[in-house]
Amino acid sequence: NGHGSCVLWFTGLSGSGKSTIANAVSSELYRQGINEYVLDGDNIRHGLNRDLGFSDYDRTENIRRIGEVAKLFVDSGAVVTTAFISPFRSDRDQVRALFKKEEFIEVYVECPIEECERRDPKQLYEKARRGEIKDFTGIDSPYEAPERPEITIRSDLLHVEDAVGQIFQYLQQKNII
Ligand code: GGZ
Repeated sequence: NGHGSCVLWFTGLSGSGKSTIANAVSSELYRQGINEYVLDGDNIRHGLNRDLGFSDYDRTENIRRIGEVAKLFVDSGAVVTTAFISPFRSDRDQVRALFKKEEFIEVYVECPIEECERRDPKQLYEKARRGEIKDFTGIDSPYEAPERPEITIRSDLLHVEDAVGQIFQYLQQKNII
């Protein structure tokens, strides 16, 4: 198994493009024969964490469990990508502390909220503005941007392929792949 293991921890607003970019990275890793796995809402919030909602407490517990699961996969030798808003800096830092320095790669998917709201693929911002969803990140629940992410992706300026290229360049430069 000729590659390193790590977690690519994506963080960013709803609609910023985390899942799209994380899935594109995972496809390319798979194509290259790398042992990879994606953790996202589909396999975590609908399964392991189905008991959790979107209060501050539940988000913290969501991220804590995902961090522990990511650690299991990294220990097994995989390159793991995670795609969760993970809005709280202290929660992300606690996850970071589970890993060796070179194993935790924080990927900030930066996109102005105006653009996320313009995209609004699931009309969640619209519902949040109307008060039909409460505690919505960026509207009435905070998003704390990373201060020193390993990688920042300007998803409002880059095509998905270029974002993937930026991440692969980092992984190659660090001799992970
Ligand atoms: C934010 C919410 C909320 C609230 C439901 N706030 O764009 P999506 O739909 O597909 O991604 C969002 C997802 C966020 O779940 P995470 O597990 O990533 O959040 S956290 O890391 O904060 O625990 C959104 C949907 O769930 N969603 N209600 N109130 N996003």
